[in-house]
Amino acid sequence: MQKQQLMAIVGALALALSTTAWAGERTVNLKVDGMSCAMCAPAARKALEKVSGVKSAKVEGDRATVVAGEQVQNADLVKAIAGAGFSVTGVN
Ligand SMILES: [Cu+2]
Repeated sequence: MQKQQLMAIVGALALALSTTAWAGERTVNLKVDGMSCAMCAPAARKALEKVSGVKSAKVEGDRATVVAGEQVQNADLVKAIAGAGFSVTGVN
């Protein structure tokens, strides 16, 4: 096999793997209650980011947007929010 062909196959494989990883992610939107000051949003975000499998978390106003692996359960996120002292009033 020529080196060029090998590189093409390696490239195609890498692309397939990264596409699979992307397909295994989902976005969860949480409505969070109890965030009363400017320090609450970063605290909630950090709590969400600590959950195993969470790729990123963003908190704006009373809304948290979490990108997580498919293995992450909504209950894990709700628990993390509760652990930070807030409560989740809606998930979608
Ligand atoms: Cu606060």
